[in-house]
Amino acid sequence: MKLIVGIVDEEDSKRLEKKLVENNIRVTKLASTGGFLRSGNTTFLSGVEDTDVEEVLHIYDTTCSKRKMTTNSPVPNPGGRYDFSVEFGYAQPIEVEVGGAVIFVLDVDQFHKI
Ligand code: 2BA
Repeated sequence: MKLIVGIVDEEDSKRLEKKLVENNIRVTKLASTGGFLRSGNTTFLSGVEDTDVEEVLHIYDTTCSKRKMTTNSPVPNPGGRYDFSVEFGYAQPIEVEVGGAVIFVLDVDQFHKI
C-alpha cells in the first residue's frame, strides 16, 4: 500500500477532489499554506493499493495546471539565496511557477481501520 500526498493550488482542489472520488480513490483534504508564497493551498492524502498509483498520478496530471504567481517575499540576497529572516515587505516582486501538483508517494508500513 502507498500513501499519496499531493499539494495543489486551491483553484484546482475542487476539480481534483471530484475526479478522485469519481474514480473511487479515497481522499482526505487538508487546508495548507505554502511556506514560500505564504498563500493557501490544499493537501490531499490518499491511501491506495500499489496498482492504483499510476491512475492517481494520471488524475493529478490531467486536473492540476501550472500557473505563474508573483510574490514579494522572501527577499533574494546577492548570493542568490532567499533571506527568510525578513518578514513581509520590501522585496522586489518575483514570478514563480506553481504546480500543477507536488506529489509524494510513500510506502505504508501498516494500515489499520479500527
Ligand atoms: P510554496 O512554498 O508557497 O511555493 C510556491 C512556489 O514558489 C513553488 O511552486 C516554487 O515554484 C516556488 N518556490 C518555493 N520555494 C522556493 C525557493 N526557495 N526559491 C525559489 N522559488 C521557490 P511548487 O514547487 O509547485 O510548490 C507548490 C507548493 O507545494 C509549495 O508552496 C509548498 O506548499 C509545496 N511544496 C513544494 N515542494 C515541497 C517540498 N519539497 N516539501 C514540502 N512541500 C513542498
